[in-house]
Amino acid sequence: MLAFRFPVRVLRKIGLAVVLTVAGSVYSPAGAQTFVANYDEAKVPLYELPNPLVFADGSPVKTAADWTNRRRGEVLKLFQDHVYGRSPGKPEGMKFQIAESSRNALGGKAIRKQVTVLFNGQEDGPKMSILLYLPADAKKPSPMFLGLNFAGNHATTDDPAVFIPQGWMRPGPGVENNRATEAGRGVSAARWPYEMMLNRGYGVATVYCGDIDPDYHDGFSNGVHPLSYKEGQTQPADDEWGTIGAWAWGLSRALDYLETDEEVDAKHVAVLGHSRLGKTSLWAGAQDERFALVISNNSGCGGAALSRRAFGETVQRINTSFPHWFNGNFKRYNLKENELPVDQHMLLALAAPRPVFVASAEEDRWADPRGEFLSCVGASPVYKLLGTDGFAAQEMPALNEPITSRIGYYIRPGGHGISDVDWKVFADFADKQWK
Ligand code: GTR
Repeated sequence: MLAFRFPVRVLRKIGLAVVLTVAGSVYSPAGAQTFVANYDEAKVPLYELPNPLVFADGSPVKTAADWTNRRRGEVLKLFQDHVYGRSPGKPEGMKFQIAESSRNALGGKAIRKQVTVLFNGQEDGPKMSILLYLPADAKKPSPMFLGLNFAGNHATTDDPAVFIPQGWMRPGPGVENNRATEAGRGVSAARWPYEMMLNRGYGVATVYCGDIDPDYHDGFSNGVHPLSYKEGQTQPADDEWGTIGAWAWGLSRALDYLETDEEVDAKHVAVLGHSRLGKTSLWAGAQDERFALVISNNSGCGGAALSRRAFGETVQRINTSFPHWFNGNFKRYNLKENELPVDQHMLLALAAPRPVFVASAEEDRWADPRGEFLSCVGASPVYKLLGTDGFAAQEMPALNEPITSRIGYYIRPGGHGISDVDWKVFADFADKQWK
């Protein structure tokens, strides 16, 4: 095996300008057209993960204070510089407007609020709409789950009062000419089991990701990026935020609102996301320590999965298909995952000591379930240094058998997706970690 794998890495490193057959995959330097993913465990390249518990100067991270006061900041900066980009802070002049509310939503089960966030305080500036449902019978502020959605707040529920986004939307059910229509109401409701969560005592808040930044590469002229441009700047620098960075920033702005709402227990807000939005929830939770729990569902490459395994989706492939998601510098690691100063176990470690949960699906091999699991293993030493039980598994668990140590993990049967089955596991995990 060794003899076979080593030359493969060498070939990739010297960057032959021809199509190479590498580890069962075909890579074309020109792009992803000829990309064939590797799904053979035996052909995963040899790799060594960067050690989260070694400082940049090579000295060991020995104590919790070493991590918290120094190493955490180093790791965060590496992810900003090389992967997701630096984001601005809370914008001055941001305003919240309660655009609509009801004490009798979802058949009396919920309090509904729709909050407009004017990022620069101006009606004609960039804005997002937060949809919140809170348990109507709550006797105290409600713990919450917060996540972005793909197809509009109105798509997450049949509730006729929920606003339809006005901006760009990718093609899908109920979308015409890249605009959402009434026909899209409720089309994603199976992904958002509001009533189940309300019955369990949790509120849920969601925002359409395209309100923050539309999910296509326009050179960063739409969405929130221009808010932070300096005089004369027309796009983010190579170490500045891409679209995932913008989405994560939007989640922090939603949390800014939640902190002002007396019916919300802002000390217990879980940030969650599916797929590209799971990459986003991990990055939001890494940067913003106000998030009390972080959940990744099928987030894969650039999310929970280790990049160095190059199993399923790879860094080169994701940067080619979605050049706007990560920062400019991340492109330097196409076919050079071993040169990344981080890997995704260190992203999970940035959530420490807060609980983090990683969910995989058996048939979602594109997202590399085993690579997602191994990230949890790799983050565990940081969690243990901080006095928690870390990750209580060395081997992948059987299907539907969640691991619920401070780092949680589960793999279920079926493919890429999210449903009440997953939300139930997340609610159980939150119950255990919070109560
Ligand atoms: C895929 C992409 C994945 C994942 C997914 C999704 O096309 O390759 O990284 O993010 O989209 O967001 O549904």
